[in-house]
Amino acid sequence: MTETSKPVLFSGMQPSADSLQLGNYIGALSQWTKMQEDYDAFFCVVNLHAITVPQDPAGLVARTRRTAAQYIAAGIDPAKSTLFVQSHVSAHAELAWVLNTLTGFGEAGRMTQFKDKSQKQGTDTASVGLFTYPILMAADILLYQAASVPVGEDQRQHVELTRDLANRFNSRFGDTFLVPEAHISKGTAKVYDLQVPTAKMSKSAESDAGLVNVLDPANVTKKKIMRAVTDDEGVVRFDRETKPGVSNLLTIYSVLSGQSVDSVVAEYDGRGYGDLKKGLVEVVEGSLAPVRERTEELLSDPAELDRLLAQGAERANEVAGRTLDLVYERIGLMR
Ligand code: AQP
Repeated sequence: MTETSKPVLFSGMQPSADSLQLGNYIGALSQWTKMQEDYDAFFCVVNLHAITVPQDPAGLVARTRRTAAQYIAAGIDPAKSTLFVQSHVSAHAELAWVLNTLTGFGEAGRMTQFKDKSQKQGTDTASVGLFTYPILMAADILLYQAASVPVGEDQRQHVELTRDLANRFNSRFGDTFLVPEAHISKGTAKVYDLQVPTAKMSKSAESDAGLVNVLDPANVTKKKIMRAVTDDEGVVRFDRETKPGVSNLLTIYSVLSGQSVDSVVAEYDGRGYGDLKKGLVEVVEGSLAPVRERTEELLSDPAELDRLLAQGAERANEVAGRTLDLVYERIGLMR
């Protein structure tokens, strides 16, 4: 990869499960593949973030490769974009430490993802790493001088914190960081759990029943969609407040088929939820089957995958190293 004059984009996902879920695919990955054409894009498998909750070590290595393979299978082109693993670039942890020293305790305490995730685990057992997760995320983004950060709605607050930290650093120590913008695509911002359609779909959901995994076999996904929670009204229409289940199905259908929600509603007018679900099974399978097949191919050659990741890490280290040198110089840390 050579240096380009395009604006920089940074984004990442945690290798916290054997498969990405449909929300990751719709909310992030499919945006990434479109945006990589117009940006100098850095896509990271954020394994340092993943260890903020307990992970099995051997499983984590396998999941790191599986996550990278799914990026490529979904359309990330390692010849165009820099694809790498977070722990291969030590500048992430180093800048995170510096930013930790600039973040208020109360400021970090307002992050709602920590509140949600720590509640799931029990606040006493949640790690300090989980608490400072957004600060590591700020370091990820700022190291590459990213202009744009494509994420789902759930990450908006973390990008806001990143902006605050960039501005704070710049005003204290002189212009150093570009202040990034979150790129949150409206229609695709949030995919909800099929069983609890008021909760976001999540890789680490307590129950697997409402979770559509990118790598699940077609029959498993079909079963989950056919059992998705709806309502008693029996009318296919979009209303997030009173019909969260049906509205979620309509959103997924619309995004993956490229049709507007209105046109999907018109197509299923007068038909039951069963028909909508059957149609959705086809639409989902049409999108995920090629990703699944390509992922399996990539995973059958781990040496080649590792080679691509090493190549990405080399460029990421170059760019991140430059920013870190500047940061250290600005704050008076001897090199
Ligand atoms: N349900 C969702 N709808 C839309 N976008 C989503 N994202 C996650 N869930 C949804 C987006 O996917 C990207 C990667 O997220 P991550 O892996 O870093 O962590 P996460 O947001 O915490 O995702 P999960 O699946 O819920 O992971 P676990 O269970 O490990 O915490 C982000 O851009 C996110 O917005």
